[in-house]
Amino acid sequence: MNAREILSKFGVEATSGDHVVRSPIDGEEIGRVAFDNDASIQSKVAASVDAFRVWRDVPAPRRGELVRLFGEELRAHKELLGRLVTLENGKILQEGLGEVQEMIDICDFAVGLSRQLYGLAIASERPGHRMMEQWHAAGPVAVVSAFNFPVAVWAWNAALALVCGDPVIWKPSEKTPLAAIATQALFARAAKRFGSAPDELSQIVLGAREAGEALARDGRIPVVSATGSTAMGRALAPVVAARFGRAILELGGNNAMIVCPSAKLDLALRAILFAAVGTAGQRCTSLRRLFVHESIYDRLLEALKSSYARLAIGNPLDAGTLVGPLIDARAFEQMEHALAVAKDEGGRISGGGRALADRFLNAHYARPAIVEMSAQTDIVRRETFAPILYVMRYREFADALLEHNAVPQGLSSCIFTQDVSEAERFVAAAGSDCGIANVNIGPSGAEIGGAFGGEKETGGGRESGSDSWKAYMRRQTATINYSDALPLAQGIRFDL
Ligand code: UN1
Repeated sequence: MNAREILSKFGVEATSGDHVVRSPIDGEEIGRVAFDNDASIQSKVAASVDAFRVWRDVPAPRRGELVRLFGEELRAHKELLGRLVTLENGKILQEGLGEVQEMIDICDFAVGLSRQLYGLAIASERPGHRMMEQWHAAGPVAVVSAFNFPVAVWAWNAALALVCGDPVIWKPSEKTPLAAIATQALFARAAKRFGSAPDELSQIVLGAREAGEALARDGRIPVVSATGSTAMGRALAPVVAARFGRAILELGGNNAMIVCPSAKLDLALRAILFAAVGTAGQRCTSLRRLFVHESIYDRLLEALKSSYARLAIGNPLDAGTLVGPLIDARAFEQMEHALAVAKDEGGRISGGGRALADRFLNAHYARPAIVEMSAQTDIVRRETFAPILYVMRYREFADALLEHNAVPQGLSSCIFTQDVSEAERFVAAAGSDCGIANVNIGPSGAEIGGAFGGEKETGGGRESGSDSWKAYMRRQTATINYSDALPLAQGIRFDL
């Protein structure tokens, strides 16, 4: 089934407008959309504010019911939406389906959460007083999402925002608007079954960078959650900060693995493959740096190279394909550029270069590359959104840890070891400086139950599980005096 047929199953179409959407699988046009202009963005934000006035008063468990219904729609349409993600983004079908599963999982999480938006009862220092901390809906939430997870990252934000009482305005990547349109259609079905959701509770704004900036500037939007490159975050965050809005940033990663002498190498190998070449290296959690102990370096590298040589690169819809195309020509050029720089900086490259150019003239399939480096040079410290794995050898664990943290990004990280002391050191305060630190698990493919995000240039935001929901609400400290006196805090006397 092609993109047009899938969209029509969802009761929508994307056939008119100036913006052409192409599949990275073969470069063919799969739809057209019209971008929003300033006036339409303004009126969508106004509608979101109206929706907020209604939605914040709906009891949270009832709001959860809407998210439950949305989760049902996703379950019923998982195959179709997963396929559309693959058609539009180029990730293999298994990962397209996995992405929809991630949406379903966060809906389930949010439904439970809708009955657990707990505040605190706090001991007051004054007699006859009670203090409490409670959480109220914040207001419209803008979600700016990236091409590489065209629907799941929106869902992490939207499912939480909706149970928290916030309407959502979604600016998807201009490379993947169709999956957003389809998702919105499913949401509309859920809203219809729910019966009493305010209009425009969830909206889409289509456009490029300017559309995201318009949302970032808008003082009616208290929370802007943005996922994408560090460059994008660097442009967007000051705009939100200038009006004292709250930005939840999930930006670049430069994720590493340390493989220790005691590691189970077969597990490490599988983890490396999934994390380094899965999604064609286009996850923010992709494995980009590998530190291997010198005693096992040759063995692991040989096994790795032989696995890379056997990777099935091809149409992501075909069963058996493990590596699909890069998103576009620019992504391929950036990969080639990084490899050229790495070579200049002393790297020994195996792999890389274009694959399947004869079969897919207008698409960009790349052979994943392994680059052996003798040091962590500039290019290694930069995030290139492509399947390039820089490999370095180490002797002392402490040095590996130091190098591990010596990059500007801080999203995900992992260690393979059977040595409890190495594992504990890695997750201790002086260990990995990343938001995610795994033991005997690769850096990608995080579950929704944990808080997702990272430090340094990754932006510091947390989305998805744990108590990330608090970022979508406003905190209120309320003190109630049920006595007949008016004692002042800090024992201050202020009598006439
Ligand atoms: C992203 O690449 O922006 O942990 C998100 C993972 C996925 C999400 C990645 N659950 O790899």
